[in-house]
Amino acid sequence: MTADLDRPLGYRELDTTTVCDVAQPFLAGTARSAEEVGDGNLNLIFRVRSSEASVIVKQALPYLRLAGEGWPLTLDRARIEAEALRVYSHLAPERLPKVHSFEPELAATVMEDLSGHRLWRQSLMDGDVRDGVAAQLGEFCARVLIGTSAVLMPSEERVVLQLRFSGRDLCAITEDLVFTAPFSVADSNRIDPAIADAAEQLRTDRPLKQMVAFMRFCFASRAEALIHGDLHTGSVMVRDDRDPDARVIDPEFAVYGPIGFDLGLLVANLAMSWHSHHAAGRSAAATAVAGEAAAFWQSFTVTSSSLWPQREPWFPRFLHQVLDDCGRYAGLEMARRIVGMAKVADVETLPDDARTRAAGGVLTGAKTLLLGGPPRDFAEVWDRAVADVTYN
Ligand code: SR1
Ligand code: MG
Repeated sequence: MTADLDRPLGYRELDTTTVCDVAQPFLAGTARSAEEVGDGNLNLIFRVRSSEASVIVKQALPYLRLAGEGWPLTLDRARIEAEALRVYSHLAPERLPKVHSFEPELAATVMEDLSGHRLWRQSLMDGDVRDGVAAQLGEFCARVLIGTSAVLMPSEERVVLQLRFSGRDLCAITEDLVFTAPFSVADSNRIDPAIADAAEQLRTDRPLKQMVAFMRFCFASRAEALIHGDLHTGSVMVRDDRDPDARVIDPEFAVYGPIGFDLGLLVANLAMSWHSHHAAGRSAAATAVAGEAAAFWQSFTVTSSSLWPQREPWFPRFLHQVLDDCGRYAGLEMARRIVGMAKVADVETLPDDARTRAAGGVLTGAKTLLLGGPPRDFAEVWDRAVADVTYN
């Protein structure tokens, strides 16, 4: 669906003045200032303050912010995000921002301002690899993914959710930017000349392209659970406290899809953090990131096992399949973040030499993950993600 077709009659782009009226009913005291704090690829994000409190207003734009008005984008993603937060809040309320209101006419959500938090990606980049974030996220993933799957959710509830989350407009972006463009000649790709040869290998390796096409088919057709759909380290906020109080944000790509997709994206982003630290000579930080990746998987499996009902005697088979998927989707996410349109700051902000080393390491990891046989355990997945890398 194009943005023009689903633009509500009263829709208007908010600014730092008009957003105050939207926030006011949810703010203690009089709204007195607003600033636009979004640096993402898609939306406007405002922080509105009174003298006593603050809230966030997130508004979807009818086009892709990263590309401009020439790339229209459905506003329905705002509804999808608000509804996904509501569904998830029944399963893991402590890991989400609180939603105060969804304003359908404006495609805007008013929500809790996590002002004491910062993006997990930023804290990882700063080398502040806090214990506990990954464990909280592993538990979150198990609760919301198994909780919305046929293992725990009754069919009559699940089919309703599948319909509510059937819009595939944002999936088309994912299918294009994750599964297609990085393995083709595409205008949206952004390839650093220093890694042009490795990028070309992605476009010419037949077994790799076959695997990528198969995983694209699986992504499009395996409606296992309500997945977040874009669960990278910039979709998580954390506090600099003993309890990092991880919160998952931005589920606008939510859809019924394969469980391993969310897990793979998170593991891929940790692997890219690992590569960036290693390439920059920060081996202690890299080791800590590897520990978080292992903790993520451990927490996911422990929580999954505790939730798994006795009437379903196939938990080992589930884990085996999800681990295999996780590794391959991680490979796809790693490849696209190096040669595709949307980059990760962990790698992009490195000095030239280190960036080239990290990018090469990420691409090697991506190929190894995509082409490996079924992994025995998570350690094998991680070893592939950081495969064959010799950083000086
Ligand atoms: C076109 S939007 C680019 C990327 O930003 C989002 O966060 C998703 O990862 C998407 O692929
Ligand atoms: Mg996002």
